[in-house]
Amino acid sequence: MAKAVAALVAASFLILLLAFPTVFATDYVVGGPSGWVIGPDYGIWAENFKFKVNDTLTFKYEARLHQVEEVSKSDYINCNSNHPIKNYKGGNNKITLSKPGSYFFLCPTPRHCQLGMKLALSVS
Ligand SMILES: [Cu+2]
Repeated sequence: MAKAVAALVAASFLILLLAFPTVFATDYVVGGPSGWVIGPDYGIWAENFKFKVNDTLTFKYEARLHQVEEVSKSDYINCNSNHPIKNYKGGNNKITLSKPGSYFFLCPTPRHCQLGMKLALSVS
């Protein structure tokens, strides 16, 4: 009996998941276990995923070393942190990808963007 109930619950969940995929937003920890640091190639990291509207990015980092800025595409390309769209501090930020399109992030600490702390991704 318990097994039948468990199977029914699992089947219901699967049906729900197939019918309403957007309900189940995914949270992505940027960089995986490494987090937001100097070292990883965040372009390669982002290629592993298909980001959807309402998914979230969680940036984890050492607050005294790093920050997160959402920037325009040209500021991303040029590592320009002078006019961010949004700035996040504190070491743990969850950012909702609320609309489709491209998103660009960088670390505004001097030289960090040039050293690879930049992330571009597209959301569908
Ligand atoms: Cu940094």
